[in-house]
Amino acid sequence: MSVGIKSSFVNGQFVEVRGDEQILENRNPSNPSEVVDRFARADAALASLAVEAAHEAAVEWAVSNPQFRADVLDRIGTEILERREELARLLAREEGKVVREALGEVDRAGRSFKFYAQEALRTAGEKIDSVRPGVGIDITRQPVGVVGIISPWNFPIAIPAWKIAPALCFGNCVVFKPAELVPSSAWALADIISRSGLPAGVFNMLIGPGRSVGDTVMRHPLVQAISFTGSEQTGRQIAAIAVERMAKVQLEMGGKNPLIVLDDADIEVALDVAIQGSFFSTGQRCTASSRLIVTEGIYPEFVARLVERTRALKVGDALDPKTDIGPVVDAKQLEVDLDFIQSGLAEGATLVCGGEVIVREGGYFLEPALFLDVKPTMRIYREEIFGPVLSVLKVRNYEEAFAAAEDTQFGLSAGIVTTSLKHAEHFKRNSSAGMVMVNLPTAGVDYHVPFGGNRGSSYGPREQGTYAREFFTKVKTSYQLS
Ligand code: UN1
Repeated sequence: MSVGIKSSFVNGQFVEVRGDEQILENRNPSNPSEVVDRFARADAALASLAVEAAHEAAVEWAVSNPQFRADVLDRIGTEILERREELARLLAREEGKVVREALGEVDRAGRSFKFYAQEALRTAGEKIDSVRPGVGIDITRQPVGVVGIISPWNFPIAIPAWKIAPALCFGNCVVFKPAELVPSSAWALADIISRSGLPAGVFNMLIGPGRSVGDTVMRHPLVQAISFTGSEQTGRQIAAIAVERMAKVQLEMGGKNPLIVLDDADIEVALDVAIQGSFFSTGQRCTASSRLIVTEGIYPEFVARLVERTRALKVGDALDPKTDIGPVVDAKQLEVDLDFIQSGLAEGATLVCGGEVIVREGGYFLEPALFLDVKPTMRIYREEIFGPVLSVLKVRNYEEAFAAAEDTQFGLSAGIVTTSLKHAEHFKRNSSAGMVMVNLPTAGVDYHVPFGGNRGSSYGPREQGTYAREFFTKVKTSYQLS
């Protein structure tokens, strides 16, 4: 009965399947009749065991040899990169990202581990003279302890990697809970980690629901820090819980990222940047451009060609190499997207192309939707959709475009397409987003530099690169009389 059923990883082993657990079926959004994997769901009791195992392992792991940590992280990165084709196909099957993008994501995951393998050897502190004679001061970084990692469905391997790798690098133990929509990539990652030589308890993975398993991890007094990527609503709840019990917290949430196209833009660049940023990954990225702000001189030609390019996008099975845009992740997200499209129509925007469900194999295929005559008050322009739905706003000049770009509760990524140095510089300097892109899509970031935004998009220290140290370590100041 329990043959072929996968499970969580706790205290150095995959949990034995008893047979009475709830079963989670992971289905392919390109063809929902296909079951990718079956999982025995963890419950709150198992989540507590995982936290306790991590806590047990934490004291020794905190003082482990950095060369050992570097080697472990490097082995994990190497295996991910060696198996990139297979892992990318798995990712495409469970999440719907096309293989080309899935390969990019898998590479990013592997390289994150390799980056932090190197960082493990760079744990320098500072030495400073005291204002008191004969006293020396050391400022050092120490691991936080047990870190709870809660990751979303839209990057099934890269986001777990860029949280788990720095957590381990800086000497923390991990309790990782992936989104239930994408357990297979998480399981594959846990399997690779399980063979990397880590001591039991240092890394744990729980496949189970947020409301029991995630909740237990977040509230557990032995979990000292929580790193979360997901919706703004869940992020706010997590922040409240973390602050109440004074745990460290790092949140990456929504976006409503603007892309400005100015009259002086190279139109080919503008089209590529707009199409990639808005519709690739089916628009299911917190960094997606979902507001296109276009000045009036270029507007007629740009919009006409954007409509052509949007219509030409091939929506289909994520495994088909001819597909540009895979399915929406599940039926629920498709409902959300369609509801937004309805609201756009009801509020008077003009749907110039797309927005129709494509019926094929029961997959959740949605034609990328392009709205014109959008007003800044409309829901489609203000709220994060997380789907292939793009709103275009016409403005007179750069000043109006800049003001429109800033008019949002979010602040993750913001882009501009221009050949004007003056406007590019002004935008980089003055945009209140955490990441600014000039002549590049708002989505698709590097793995070795800080990632994060402001206002409703992010909370707490930045992720990725050397900046991840801020969240995954705590500072100690030691004084000594010599
Ligand atoms: C990217 O655009 O390359 O959930 C990364 C998200 C982000 C990651 C985006 N945390 O979409």
